[in-house]
Amino acid sequence: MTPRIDNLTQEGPVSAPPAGGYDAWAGSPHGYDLTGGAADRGADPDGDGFTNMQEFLFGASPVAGNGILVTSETVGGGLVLHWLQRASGCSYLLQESITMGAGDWSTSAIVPVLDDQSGVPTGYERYKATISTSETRKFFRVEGAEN
Ligand SMILES: [Ca+2]
Repeated sequence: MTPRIDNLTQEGPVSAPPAGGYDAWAGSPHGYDLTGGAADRGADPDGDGFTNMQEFLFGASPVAGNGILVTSETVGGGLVLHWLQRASGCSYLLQESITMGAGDWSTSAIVPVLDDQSGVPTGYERYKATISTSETRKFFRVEGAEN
């Protein structure tokens, strides 16, 4: 089976977002200095298609326009997904679906594990999940939420 990725990967460098909760991350003096509507959780001031909340949850920059939420690679007989998680204050689930239908996502039996932590920004941890390519066709996503 050839691994296929849908709706998972954005290419580009990861910046170094500040530590702290969402307000510290978005605001000043140690955050991205977003003000007014641009600081809203649902705003997308850099126009990259990811909301501020998505970029906060997955360690991307809300101002650089080149964020990465989840990356993937093939290793041996598996597909490995990598992503950054907030070290505290947020929760994440690896989900899978056969159809990608709105009501067809469930928590995956694959348990994400801590990945290599080199270069990980303060306040984040890198996780990975290895998916066997012998599986039947499935779609995967990582869902994050502020606690
Ligand atoms: Ca954005």
